[in-house]
Amino acid sequence: MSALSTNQIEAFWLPFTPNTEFKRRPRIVARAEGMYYFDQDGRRVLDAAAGLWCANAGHCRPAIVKAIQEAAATLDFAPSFQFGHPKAFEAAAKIAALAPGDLNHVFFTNSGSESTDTAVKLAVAYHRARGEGTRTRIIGRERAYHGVGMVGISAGGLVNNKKWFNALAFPADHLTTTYNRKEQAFTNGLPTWGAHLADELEKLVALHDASTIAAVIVEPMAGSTGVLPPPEGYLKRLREIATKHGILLIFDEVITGFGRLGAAFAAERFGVTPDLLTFAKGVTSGAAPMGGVLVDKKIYDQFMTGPDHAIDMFHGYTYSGHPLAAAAACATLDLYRDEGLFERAKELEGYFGDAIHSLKGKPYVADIRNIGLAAAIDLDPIDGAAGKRGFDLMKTMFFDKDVMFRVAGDTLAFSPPLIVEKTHIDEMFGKLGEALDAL
Ligand code: PXG
Repeated sequence: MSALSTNQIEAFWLPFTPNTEFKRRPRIVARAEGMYYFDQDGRRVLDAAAGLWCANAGHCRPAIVKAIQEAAATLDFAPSFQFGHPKAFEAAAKIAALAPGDLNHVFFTNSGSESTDTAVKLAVAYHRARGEGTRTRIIGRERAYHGVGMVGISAGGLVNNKKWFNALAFPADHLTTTYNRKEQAFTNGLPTWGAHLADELEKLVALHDASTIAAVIVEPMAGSTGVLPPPEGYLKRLREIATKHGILLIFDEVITGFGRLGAAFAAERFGVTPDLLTFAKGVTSGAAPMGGVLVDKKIYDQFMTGPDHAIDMFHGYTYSGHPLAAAAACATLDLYRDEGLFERAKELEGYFGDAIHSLKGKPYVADIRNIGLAAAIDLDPIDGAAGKRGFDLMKTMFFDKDVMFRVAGDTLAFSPPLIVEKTHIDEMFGKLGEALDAL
């Protein structure tokens, strides 16, 4: 494969990347198959991140490739405003069938960020339609990531994402993070400490009054910030308090959806059903951009009151339910079912968790956390250069050890495709152990 020219490298401003450094020695992947990426010279790199937490079925799976190819040749585009096409309805029905409770309806978007916008808009509109138009505030949580739209960064809790953008543009307040190293360090699975932190919702209700709060949004397991599994009982308590005050509960399952935690959704794993559930990434195994919001029947029904000629919801995207993405979703969901990949994730959870916890005691390892096929390691930062140790290790692992994973500051995150074998798990953590020993 021909090398990229300097001009080409310069032209693309990569998101969430230090571009100047990247362009000195770009990390380019040109092909992918199963558990692996391949660079332009054909060097094979083990994907321990499922791309960006999305390629849950593994890469370039033939059934998904074929579905996209056929869709591209059959129906390149169809509007979803006032018209429809079969695959979008099929995909919606398959997704709804995986969801618990009365989460029966799907509003399609193209990304996780758009899904956050959509869920919050639906929540605010629902209250207004019921005559509670003062409920506009959203409650998020420290360290949360809900994408990069203004609603997402307002509800989100990552300072670097917020501080540049007048982040309180959308009225929001925040629960405390559930993470406390002193109480939880090196927990394998759910921390037993921290359920009481859900009671902070009561405090925020006392501060703002329930009549001003539309919804509380949380990642059932905080992903981007570095895999923070919820304390035992936390989500149940949040559900109870939200219900008590007429506040809608939104689960952001962009990362936890489609098998990452060993169930279709975290809602199922934890036995807690939200009113709205956002998804993206794994719905197509990353093979086409698609996201969406699963909507509870009572919310959907609220808007289905006619008259016949009047639009029920003034929201949507040109590419909502795009034919290529919908075809990819249908093929992906069939693959998850046929190969039992959600169950596979559950079965491998113990092995994966034990493997990463075996790195306890390695140089600079300050904490290790895991649930399902998601895990993270916090490294002690270098004095005065927070993030550098993690960043350098990511590069060493990619260039010298042929393993790709994600870093967030000095936190390393692992979320392999659900087709991962034990030998891959041994390889990723074996090589990481060597790299840590060499620090
Ligand atoms: N919600 C959650 C919980 C996410 O993790 C989004 C919303 C936004 O999705 P889009 O499709 O708009 O990017 C996300 C995205 C990482 C990483 O390395 C995580 C995400 C995206 C890119 C990198 O942790 N999550």
